[in-house]
Amino acid sequence: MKNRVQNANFPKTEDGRVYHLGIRAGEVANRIITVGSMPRAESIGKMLDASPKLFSLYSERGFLTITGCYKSVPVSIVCIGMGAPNVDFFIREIRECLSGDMLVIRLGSCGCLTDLPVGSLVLPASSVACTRNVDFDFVSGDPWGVPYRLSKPVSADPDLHSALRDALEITRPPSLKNLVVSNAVNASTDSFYSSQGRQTSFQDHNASLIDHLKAAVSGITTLEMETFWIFHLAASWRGVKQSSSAVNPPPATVPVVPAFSGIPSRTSENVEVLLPSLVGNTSSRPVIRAAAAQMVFASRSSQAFISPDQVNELEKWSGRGVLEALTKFGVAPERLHPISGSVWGPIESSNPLRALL
Ligand code: R1P
Repeated sequence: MKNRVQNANFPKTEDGRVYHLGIRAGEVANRIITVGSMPRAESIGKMLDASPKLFSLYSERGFLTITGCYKSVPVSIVCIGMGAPNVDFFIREIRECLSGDMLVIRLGSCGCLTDLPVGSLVLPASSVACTRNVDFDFVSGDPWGVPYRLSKPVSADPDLHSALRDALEITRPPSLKNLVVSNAVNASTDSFYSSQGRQTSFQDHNASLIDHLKAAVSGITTLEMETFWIFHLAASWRGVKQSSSAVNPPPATVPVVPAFSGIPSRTSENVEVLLPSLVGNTSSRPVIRAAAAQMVFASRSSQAFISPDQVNELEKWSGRGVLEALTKFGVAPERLHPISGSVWGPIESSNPLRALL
């Protein structure tokens, strides 16, 4: 740790940098692509405009933030690594650095449970969490316990999901017409191995997990490790308190069975789906909108794994599609972070951030 940090509740450096991402207000844009790998972040960064010069910060904790403009619209690319805890750092710390709305699209890789081939792209309209039950006795295999838990679903932002689908329709190669699937259901897991049903030297009691998931979650298509938590934090955030009298509508219901159990008990049930907080929201409160595009790297049906050439091609057109979706998505000027003092603003001697570039 190089810099002195203050406030144990929400630690920041004296000059306002958040503890794990290392950025401060003005260094991250309202429109954000989040990815898991550095090369993916860097290759999308190369698609940004030559001017203004890119801001790039690699934090002590391994987060990379690149901010610039795409077709003159400010955008950030944030590489967060893997898993739910990193999502939590990412969403909360960026939210603290931003005024106005926060638009997040995850471009990540996934495993696919259907017969879609590797190289396909899946857009989840909702996601559930599938997590290892640490209270289960994994050594002796408690006959009454449940080794994995399945959450209620949470929805992507419907408008951002549609915008993403439309943008990818334009950037995708024509030959991949049938390999881009929207309105899918995703499951985010807390392990690449146990809670995704992979067999290792550990006694994970997961041999039938994928079959249970398929039976329990209608439309389940992909497995990965971040989308649920992005959607959940986005949908849960209520914005800053204002005197608005706007009332959100009651949540809709979708047919999703809520739990995997080692003991097959429930077979079908309607459960509430958590919708983004902005649905029906006409207030001026800032919001977090989230959507995701998931690149199929692994087919869990054929066991095929994507080649490096396929990754390059897929990341290129899907990365451009995400940039197009984000930057064409309308956000009222008063819902954007101020340009003044930002790394995407004009170079002025009075702009301390730009002076550092
Ligand atoms: C596992 O290999 C990682 O790949 C997927 C999973 O969600 C997990 O983070 O996403 P990324 O390619 O975006 O990292």
